Amino acid sequence: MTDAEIVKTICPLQTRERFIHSLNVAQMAKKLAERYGEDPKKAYTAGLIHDATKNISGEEQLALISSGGIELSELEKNSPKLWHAVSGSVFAVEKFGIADADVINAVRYHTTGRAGMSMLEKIIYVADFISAERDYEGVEDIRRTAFESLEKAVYIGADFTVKKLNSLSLPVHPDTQRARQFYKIYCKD
Ligand code: DGI
Ligand code: FE
Ligand code: FE
Repeated sequence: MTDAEIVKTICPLQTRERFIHSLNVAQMAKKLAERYGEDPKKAYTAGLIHDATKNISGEEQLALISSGGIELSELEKNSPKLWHAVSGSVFAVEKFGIADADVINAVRYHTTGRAGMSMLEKIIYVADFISAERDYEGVEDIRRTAFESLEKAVYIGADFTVKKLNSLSLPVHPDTQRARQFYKIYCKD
């Protein structure tokens, strides 16, 4: 599918806010790709599709996940917020015909992150945190950091997520923990 066809497909599947977020993440991912020598077109597409299944029902998401041959861990089964990254990666293949493994992984790991991410995976992970409509306190600083050290921005994102989940007494996914640990060395100062 072309980006224009993808936009037409995701629009009716998403809330207005989510659709705007998707366009903004795509735009931010393109800028980060230009900064870090990744393919801007590929980054834009990955950004567009990263939350494609965020607003579809849990049942439909679980059906997609099993049709992709993916088995969820107990923690994942008990964390519905994690489903859209996995179901989205299957949707990318089935609906949009995405064949690039890096794009598929960028969608699959955009919520938890993981240790040793590819450039595209880091770009989508960070773009999701700093897209234009994000307005949490400190977002300007993280935006600036993202263009200085993408890895440092990944650490800040993972650390923020771990702290937030702890405060809510929600389980932290092992990939989220490993991402935080892996990228910590980029955040010494
Ligand atoms: O889809 P977005 O809202 O743009 O952002 P996202 O895909 O990063 O999803 C964020 C949600 O996912 C947020 O409610 C926290 C949750 N989340 C992220 N990492 C983990 C997690 N939930 C659990 N239980 N464990 C995690 O490691
Ligand atoms: Fe998401
Ligand atoms: Fe998102």
